[in-house]
Parts: sequence; C-alpha cells; structure tokens
Amino acid sequence: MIACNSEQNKKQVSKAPIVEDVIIKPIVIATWNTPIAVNEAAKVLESGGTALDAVEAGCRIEEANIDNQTVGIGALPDRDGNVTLDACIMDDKGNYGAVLCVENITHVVSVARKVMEETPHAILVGKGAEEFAVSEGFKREKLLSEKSKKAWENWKGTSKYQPIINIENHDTIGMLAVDKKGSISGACTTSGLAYKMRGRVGDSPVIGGGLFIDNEIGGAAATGLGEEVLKTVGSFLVVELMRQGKTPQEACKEAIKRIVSKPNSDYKNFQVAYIAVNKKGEIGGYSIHEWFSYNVYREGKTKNITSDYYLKT
Ligand code: SD4
Repeated sequence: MIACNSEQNKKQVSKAPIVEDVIIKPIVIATWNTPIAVNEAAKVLESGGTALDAVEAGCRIEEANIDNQTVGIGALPDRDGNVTLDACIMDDKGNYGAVLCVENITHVVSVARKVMEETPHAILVGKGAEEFAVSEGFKREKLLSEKSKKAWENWKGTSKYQPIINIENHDTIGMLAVDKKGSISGACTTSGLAYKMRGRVGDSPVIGGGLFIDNEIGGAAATGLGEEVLKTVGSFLVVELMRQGKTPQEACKEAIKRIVSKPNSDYKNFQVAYIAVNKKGEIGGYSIHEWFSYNVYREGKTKNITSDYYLKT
C-alpha cells in the first residue's frame, strides 16, 4: 500500500509561492517589439484593471495596426490570398477560449474572450467562429491590405513556401500580464505563417502550444514555427518546468532544448522563442536563433530585451 502522506511524498509536492508577499508591481511581457501594445496593457493594470482586460487591450492594438502584417487587419494571407486569423486567451482561473482560422474579423482576441465567457465551448473555428463574432456585434471587415496583397502577388512569382527566420513572421503577439492582485492572464493573436496552406493553424491559439497560464505557477507564450511548438506542447512545458522549480529563464531554455535535441531536428532553419513569467514576478525569454526580442513593462517603464539564444556559432 502506498502511504499518501509519507515524508517523501510531501517533499515531491511543489507548493505554489504565496502571491501577496512577492508581487509588488504589475508586469506585462510580450513577444517581439510592440511597445504601444504593451503600454496599453500596462495602462489597464496601473489603473487597477485585471490581467485579463490588460492582455486583451494590448493585443487589440496590434490587431488594429494595418502595418503589422502578422496580426489582425493588414496581415499577410495564405497562399490563396485569404487572411485567416487565430487567437486565444486564458484567465487566472484556468479558463480558455480560442478562435481558429477566422476570416473578416479584426479583433479575434476579443472573439476568443467571448468564446471563453459566453459559450459552453473552448474553441470555435472558421465560418462558425465568424458567425459567432457577428452575432456578438463584431463587424465584418476586409482584412487584406494593399501592401499585403502586393506582397502575396510577388510571392506568387515563385510560390516557394519557406518561412523566414525572424523576418516573415515576427510580431505575432503572445502577451502575459500580472495585475496588482498578482493574478496572471495571457493572450495570443496572429495570422500564422504567411502563405500557409488554406486551413492551416499553428500553435498560437492552441492551449499549451502558443499560450499557457497556471495562476499558481506562472504563464508562458511562444512565437515562431508553430508546428514545432505544437509537437512539444511548448508553453505548457515551460509552465510545468517552472512548477518543478526552474526559473522562467531556465524553463524557456529547457523547452527550446527539447526542440533542438529531437532526432533530425531542422532547427537551424526555423525560429522558435518562448517568454515566461512566474508568480514571483521573475521573467524569462529564450529562442533558437539570434534576434528574438521581447518587451517587458514594470515599474513605469517598457523595455525591449534582446533574448538569449541557443544557436551561437
Ligand atoms: C504560427 N507561431 O502560426 C505562429 C507564427 C508566429 O511570429 O509566431 N510568428 O506558427
């Protein structure tokens, strides 16, 4: 018979840190360099708003930015010229909502929140998600900008599908926030990979892939080649590694190691990066290749931090 309360078992159960003692100031951390979005989230937190409201507000900034070609309106299309968006959101109670492969709706992060809060489901996809959004008052918009249309037309000259490290796909936002109560929430919004196959969905809207939050431990988000993040359940892995006692930095590094050490990994030809925050307010970020960066807001300042990375020659 196994004694459930043996000393050994007690030691193996990692205790969640006590929040009230350690979180002093709100924190926002987000993939890549989108300071306006991060500042928007920070504004919500500083005025006493929740981490959930903060990440939604932050992500909406880039979704509305027509010049950001990887998120929301103005994003690069799939190979057939359709802009399809993915987003998800998670709150401090472990609730999750997502929309996948949605067309004609700019603020998919808000639709994901509606899925989480207003439906009995966690995920809606495609036409169903679009119709749900419209029923909730979102307006249909043309998402393909002139700039993205031109880029797609140029791409069709060769039709070569090769995601380019740090260039073609940057600015997908994975955002994590810690509010004044020490509660953590996160969101992720993207158009995925440019010139993807129609119907393709990456890690960003998938729980445990592009985002995972466990309010007792911390949160993590991913960017880069979603297929590789999905195959290692990357953001969930980062949070579980933090649960085992790793710092956010160590956890991000270990999750990247899992990808690059897979047999026959082609990691020299793709980028993946993670960001993380824990309950103590410690943060981390790590990528395979150089030039990943992330924004961090704390104590009134937003900084862009160049990430440490695996592939040093
Ligand atoms: C995807 N992870 O759809 C996303 C792309 C991305 O910065 O993060 N780009 O695979």
